[in-house]
Amino acid sequence: MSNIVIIPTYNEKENITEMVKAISELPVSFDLLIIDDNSPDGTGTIVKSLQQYYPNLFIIEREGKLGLGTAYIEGFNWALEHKYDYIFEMDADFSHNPEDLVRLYYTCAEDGADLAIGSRYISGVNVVNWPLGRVLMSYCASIYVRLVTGMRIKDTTAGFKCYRSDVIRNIKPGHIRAVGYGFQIEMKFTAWKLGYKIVEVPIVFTDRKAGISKMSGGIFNEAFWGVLGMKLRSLFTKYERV
Ligand SMILES: Nc1nc2c(ncn2[C@@H]2O[C@H](COP(=O)(O)OP(=O)(O)OP(=O)(O)O)[C@@H](O)[C@H]2O)c(=O)[nH]1
Ligand SMILES: [Mg+2]
Repeated sequence: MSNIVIIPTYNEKENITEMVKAISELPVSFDLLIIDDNSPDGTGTIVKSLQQYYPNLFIIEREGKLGLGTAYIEGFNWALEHKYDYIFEMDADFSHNPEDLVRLYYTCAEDGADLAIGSRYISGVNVVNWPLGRVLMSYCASIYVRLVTGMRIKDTTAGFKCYRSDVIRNIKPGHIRAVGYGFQIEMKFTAWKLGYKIVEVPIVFTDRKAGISKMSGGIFNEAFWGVLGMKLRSLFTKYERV
């Protein structure tokens, strides 16, 4: 079985070396693909210099900040071309504990999930060090998405996941329209519409330890209207696996 963790990066020089090391030391083997958007802080250069020590470390460098959604789409296409069995999404900033990759893996590989989600909201609210306003916004967004879509997923905006590669292939990443947080929602929504087995695994999410937050306004509007648009479009879409 082969695993690939995809991490999009933008200005993560404080985190990336430690993250590469942490993933390489896990008891399950994971290849790692970094999608760097020409980070001004030199994250891409650091990754390239690490490649001589970590043969399973790969990088796709893009010209500029093109957003998380398109970064994942490039990563997914690369992972499918390279025939990985399990494809993971994770952040570089240690909000996601790399050790949880192993639990996500077993949830798919042994417990039969098609998509395992590292969930903050499965048993209460497991978010550490986020300001209350941000926790509330994220939590309410999850409720809103559940109401509009009917999906029974507690953490709909989560970005820590393991997909069986077949799920990604059938989602057809190029068809996902949303970027930013909406991207994470639309990926889950499409997997759910396709009838895949989705399992949430409780995780503790910690605010980034180092580096600068990329959270900005505009996200609210995208998520609010984007989810309604996504639901509407789904009424005219036929979801089929091949
Ligand atoms: N390639 C690429 N990566 C990005 C982009 N925006 C964010 N990222 C990366 O995507 C991951 C998640 O972004 P974060 O900035 O941590 O988003 P967040 O967790 O909502 O907010 P903060 O942690 O407060 O910044 C991190 O690894 C970022 O470096 C982008 O435009 N391009
Ligand atoms: Mg973060």
